[in-house]
Amino acid sequence: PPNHTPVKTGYGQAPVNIALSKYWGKRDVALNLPTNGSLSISLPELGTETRLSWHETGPDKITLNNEEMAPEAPFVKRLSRFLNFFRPDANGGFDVETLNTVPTAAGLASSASGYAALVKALDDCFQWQLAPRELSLLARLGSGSASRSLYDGFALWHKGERADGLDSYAEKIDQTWPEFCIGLLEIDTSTKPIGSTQGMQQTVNHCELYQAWPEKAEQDLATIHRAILDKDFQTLGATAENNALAMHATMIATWPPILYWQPESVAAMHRVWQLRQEGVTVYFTMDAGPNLKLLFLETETPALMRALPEMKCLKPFA
Ligand code: 2P0
Repeated sequence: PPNHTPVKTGYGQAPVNIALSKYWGKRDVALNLPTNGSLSISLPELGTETRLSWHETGPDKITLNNEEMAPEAPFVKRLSRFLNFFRPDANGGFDVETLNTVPTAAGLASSASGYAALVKALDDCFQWQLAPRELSLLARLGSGSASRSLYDGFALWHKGERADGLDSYAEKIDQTWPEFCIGLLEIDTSTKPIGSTQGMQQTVNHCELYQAWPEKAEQDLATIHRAILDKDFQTLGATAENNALAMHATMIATWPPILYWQPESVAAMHRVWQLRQEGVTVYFTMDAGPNLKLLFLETETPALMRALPEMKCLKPFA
């Protein structure tokens, strides 16, 4: 970034995103460079709002949902390490006030909206006026999936080829699909047993099936991209569901195993398959947690609300 002097209190907000074709595995851990591209849909109703300012003396002060975090908290350490990229000098610190409308670390990636909102707040604070793809690149350094949270609607994160990561950022996919719905089936929102960063590393290093993943992931990404442009919902849904299950297969085949599912997650999968048998066009995807995210078009909402009254229905293009 060009300017090293903070100008004002910065503000940024960003949505959560759900990957339809997943990011799982890094080719460079320090730079968050992925082994494969990924493609997501943002949920503007859920996300993060961040205010940021610089003080001349003293350490960073991080407030999450109106509660000041202890300096030794892993969340704070990770954030401060990221902020090291941007400090004007070593004596001062940033004040960061963050409000999440997503349960933190519960499988709806709050790190994605969190680092995207933070980068927007930095851009505002330093008045860099960076382009979206540059902001996406910076957000990626905080958390890979954050690269996709710079945009509303569909986003595609290019894995890039370069060792320095300058070609690894997300871009918006130019398509609106007002009928597109996401249903949240919350199984368990407590903190997950193993974080994504560590889970990915474990899978990359200790799973023999993993070598098949990057190529499949790139194929699924291309199929889903095409299906979005064609508004071919069935191809999109089937490919996204299969992609999520394949990602989880690599986790399960890791040693020691990584299994984010609860018995209720599996029961919900069977319920979705049963509904499909009954003629309801609905698919699911799952991330590094036990919860299901359902994919369907608006015409199926009444049938789904009857079958799954606990489902929270979100409209990405509302
Ligand atoms: C995704 N996930 O594409 C995949 C699917 C979870 C499962 O991106 O280490 O928080 O910060 O780059 O982005 C969650 O991992 O990991 C994630 P880091 P991140 O949405």
